[in-house]
Amino acid sequence: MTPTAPNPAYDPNNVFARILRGEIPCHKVYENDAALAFHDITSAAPVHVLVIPRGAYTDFHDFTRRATPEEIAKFWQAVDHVVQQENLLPAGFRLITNTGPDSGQEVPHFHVHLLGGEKLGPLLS
Ligand code: D5M
Repeated sequence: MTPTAPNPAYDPNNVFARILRGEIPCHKVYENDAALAFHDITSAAPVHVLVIPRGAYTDFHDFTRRATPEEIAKFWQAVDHVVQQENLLPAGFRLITNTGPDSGQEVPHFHVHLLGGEKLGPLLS
């Protein structure tokens, strides 16, 4: 599929862009033609998977505004696939997407953290 034209604000050398190009290895969990899911190196929970679109989107806002409906659908289908693959139902899981500097977003390529595999603590502590 053909992603939307790159955002001029997008840094093509961010770490997730480099993972998508195969320049940096990742521990892949799942992929489709619009998204890639892999283990987060920090492992904040027994299951800590990052799901990213293949397209060049800086954050949730950028993705939601500029991605095609097909990209958006396939991205969330990938998240759902990982939920099932990692057996995160019915116990439950948490999805987080940091957006912009106030959130502490470190990598400027849209991503969702999928956390589960144990009883998670309070979101804010
Ligand atoms: O979270 C960005 C997340 O990306 C953070 O939890 C570490 C993770 N990270 C950074 N580099 C890598 C590589 N190379 N592989 C896997 N995970 C990585 P944020 O929401 O931007 O604060």
